[in-house]
Amino acid sequence: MSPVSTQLTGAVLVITIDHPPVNALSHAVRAGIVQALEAAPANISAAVLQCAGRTFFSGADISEFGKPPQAPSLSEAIEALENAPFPVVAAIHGQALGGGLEIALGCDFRVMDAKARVGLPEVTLGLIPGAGGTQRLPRIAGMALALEMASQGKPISAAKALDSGIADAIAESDLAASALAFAKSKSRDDKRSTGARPNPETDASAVDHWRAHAAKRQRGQKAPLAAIDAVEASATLDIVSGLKRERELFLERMSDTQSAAMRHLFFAERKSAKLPGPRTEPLSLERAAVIGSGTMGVGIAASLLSAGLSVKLLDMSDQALQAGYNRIKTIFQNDVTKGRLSEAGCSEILGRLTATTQYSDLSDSDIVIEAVFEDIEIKHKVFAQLANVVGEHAVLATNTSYLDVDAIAERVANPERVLGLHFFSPAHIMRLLEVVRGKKISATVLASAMQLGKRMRKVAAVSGVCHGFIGNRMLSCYGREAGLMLLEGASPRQIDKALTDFGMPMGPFTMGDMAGLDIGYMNRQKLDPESFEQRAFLVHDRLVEMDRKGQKTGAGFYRYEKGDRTPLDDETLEDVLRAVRSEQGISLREFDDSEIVDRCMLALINEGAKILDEGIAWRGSDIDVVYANGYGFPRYRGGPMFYADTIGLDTVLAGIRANAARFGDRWWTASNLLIRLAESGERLSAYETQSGALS
Ligand code: T1G
Repeated sequence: MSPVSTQLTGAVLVITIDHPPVNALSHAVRAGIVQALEAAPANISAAVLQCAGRTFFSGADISEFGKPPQAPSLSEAIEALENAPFPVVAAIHGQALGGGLEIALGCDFRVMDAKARVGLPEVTLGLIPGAGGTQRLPRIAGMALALEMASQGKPISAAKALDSGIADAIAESDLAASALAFAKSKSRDDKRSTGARPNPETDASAVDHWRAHAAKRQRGQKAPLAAIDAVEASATLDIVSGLKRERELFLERMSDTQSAAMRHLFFAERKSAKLPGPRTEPLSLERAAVIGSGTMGVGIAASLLSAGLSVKLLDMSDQALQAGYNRIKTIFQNDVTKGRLSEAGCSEILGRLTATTQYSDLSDSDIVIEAVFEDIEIKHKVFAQLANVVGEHAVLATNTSYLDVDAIAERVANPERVLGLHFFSPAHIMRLLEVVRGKKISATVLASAMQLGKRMRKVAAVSGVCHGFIGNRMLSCYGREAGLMLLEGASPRQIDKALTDFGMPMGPFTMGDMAGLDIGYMNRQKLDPESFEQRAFLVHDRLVEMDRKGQKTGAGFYRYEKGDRTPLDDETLEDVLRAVRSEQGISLREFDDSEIVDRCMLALINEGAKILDEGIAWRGSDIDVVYANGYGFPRYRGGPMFYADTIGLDTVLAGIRANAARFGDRWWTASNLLIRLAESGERLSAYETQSGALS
């Protein structure tokens, strides 16, 4: 059955598309629109193009990319709108994104719901608008706004759309009625094809601004620069030539690995939110408690409040509690200052926050998340106290980054309700949430955690229990190789630069200085020395023992001027390197950047493959979701697993085996899964374990 229906209301033809869940512009939708226009009665004066469900068209159907194109294309559907002998009014609610905005621009007028937004997010998929957005938008809204929207990918509000001429009217209440009334006020004489409008004025300073911005903030990405090129061309080319130029640039992006990588992550982030197996009804979690009012507790509490839950913040220290409570208030007051939240909204949110030092106040909690000091004994005590006051079915979660969730659960009554919710700091901003499933967790509790993650607008991925779960376990291998190369002769600056040139937001040594070298130092003291490569951290440990903990002490691997976070080379580090290398009898050697990147990436990939083989991660794509959202792995490379597929698993395996020959196989034993997939030709990023069903 066609997703497109029509209804004649007076002399206005109302064309309605109903293609759940988000009215993606699939082939059936495009064909239905063209057929509706062709079959339009000869005497109509105007038409309305509207969508049922929660949103106007969310864009081209991304799932059709890479498949043989099916006519009519989106551009052909838009041409049919522009060539119709009557004006078409787009009625926009929800979000008109990408092709959704492009088809609206192919209409003659646009009426928007007051809460609706419009945008061109193609660059987030490594693409550029490919159905006229770079040519029609500047003709309506001007060069500067079109450059910003096409290169940054961020949607704008209905109010801004009205100001810029994208929207012709805003509907405060009934959009359908407003759009119909608007259409009834038009006649065939009001036909005004966007493509027929004059070229926009060029704006060289805006072009330069957005090019410089893209080079800095979207470093390594090709799509933003291509989008700028396409929009810039709209000032000088006629519409036909401009559309041709846009198409050339679009097809270049579509065929580039960067787009395949970013489209992989788009679907991976939606898949990671889903649990394998039959759907389980989640619990209703409305009343939350957070234990610990430090940085993590504050971020978690803010995230829960933003998701609409009531939150009780508990800390044993009155002073710490007050400080934490005030930091939460500041977070939301800042949102008001920045126009992201109304005063009333802020009051409503803070009205759901209470602070207490009494565990007994938590008795009505549906879920409690502890964010106390990373020490298992302290956590045991917290859970013991909680188990005495909350209901027997209250979900109990630990925010631990490393510790054994099973060990915590086994000491709690009803261990099926205990799990890990590993947030990343700052917890109200970082999107990643590792949901750590203990051996005894129930399907209901896991489903409840995943739903809560979605409600908090997190990107959630399930991890099994191991030291460091998915992300930190992989990070430790990456950090090991960086530490060993430092010992062997590379400088922190060279290693950091090689990895930032690869696309990481920050190198491991700059990151260590920022996080605090003492955190890793304390964690290593608790580890079995045989479980990690101690030599890789000799310099780190020496620096901490010299009270050089990083930015917070003004020096770590680098030196920092007071109040400035710029990492500066430091002679003292050179002395420490000389001393440790001499003690270890290391003969220095030169490194080139490609070896630095390869060693760190192969270690990351190999550990990820082991995590997948062990069933700690259910999907290769879940590992990519974790690493892109929690560790800054460049999205245009798709994540460590996708990147391995890009290199070729044969090449990855050869590199790991070469490292085993050079450095021994203690850390370079190739993952068995990697070996199997290299032989079978399957992709690591598409691999899914069968252990998804809860044991
Ligand atoms: N195509 C196909 N499927 C889509 C889709 C799309 N454009 N958008 C969403 N889905 C699926 C999604 O995979 C999920 O599926 C379900 O819809 C709900 O999505 C020519 C080339 C619209 C803001 O980039 O930003 O147009 O998991 O979980 O949180 O120039 O979806 O249920 O099976 O995200 O409410 C440009 C992408 C495309 C917008 C809704 N458009 N989508 O968010 O739901 S390229 C975009 C979104 C293009 C033209 C170019 C969001 C949303 P499943 P969801 P949500």
